[in-house]
Amino acid sequence: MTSSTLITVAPTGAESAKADVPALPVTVEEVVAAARDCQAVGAAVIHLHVRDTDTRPTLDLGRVREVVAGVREHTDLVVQLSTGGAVTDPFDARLAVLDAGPDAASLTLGTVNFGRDVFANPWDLIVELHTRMQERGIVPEYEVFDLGQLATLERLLDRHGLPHGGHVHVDLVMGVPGGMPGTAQALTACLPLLPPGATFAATGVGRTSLPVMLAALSAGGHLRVGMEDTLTYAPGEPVRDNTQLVARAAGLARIAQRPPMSTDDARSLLGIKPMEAVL
Ligand code: KMH
Ligand code: ZN
Repeated sequence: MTSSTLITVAPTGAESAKADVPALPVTVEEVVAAARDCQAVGAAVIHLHVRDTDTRPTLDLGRVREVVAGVREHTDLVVQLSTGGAVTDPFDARLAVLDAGPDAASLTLGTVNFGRDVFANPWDLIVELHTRMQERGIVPEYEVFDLGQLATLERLLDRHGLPHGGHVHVDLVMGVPGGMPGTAQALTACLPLLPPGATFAATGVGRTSLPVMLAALSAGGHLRVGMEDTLTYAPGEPVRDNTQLVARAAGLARIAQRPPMSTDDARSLLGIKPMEAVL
């Protein structure tokens, strides 16, 4: 168990509309401001989905590069780009996100029902993402929506080797309608299937945010929070902003006596080069 807690903020996602959630950061300025404020209260990694000038999800490389540059200019956060995108995004555009040169990128380990949609992640796409990240020195965060995807991780590492940096970090994404439930029991069931030496974070979508966070902390795990996953702070109370969610996670991590990890320590844990080598 690490003595501190890696907190990732996922500020935007691809699912919520700005019109429905006015506090969602979608412009470059809003995302950068959210990143800066979330680092100030304990985030060390930012998981980024990008929106276009009409606030819709986009994988346009120019726009993605703009957001990456803005976050790097104003924060020390580890920049992790989503390669999951939106459920409608084609595989070639999801792969091309890596051309923006992030520190890290998400890599989902299997296809899963996603509400009424399907989030498609066939084996060949998984392998292509894994090997391209190895070649380019990008550190994957393996996203796991269901238990069987951990068997896919074992197969991937057996056949294609360790990721760049040599460390395996998994994010258990729980409570998606179609994936594993956001419960302490489901989280506990995943743990024996993690590769030796791997670290894990957990994310509970919607109302599973708090139970998953508490279960992850008690099991020695790390945390991902943010408006990608959670829009209600308490029953009937909309989330004010991403900072509110990161501050709550940081507070619980301190109570667990595993305070928020610094960005330098996060880079070292994940096998990412130090900030001065990035700029
Ligand atoms: N937007 C979801 C369909 C990721 O970022 O890698 C997929 C997702 C996973 O959010
Ligand atoms: Zn995402």
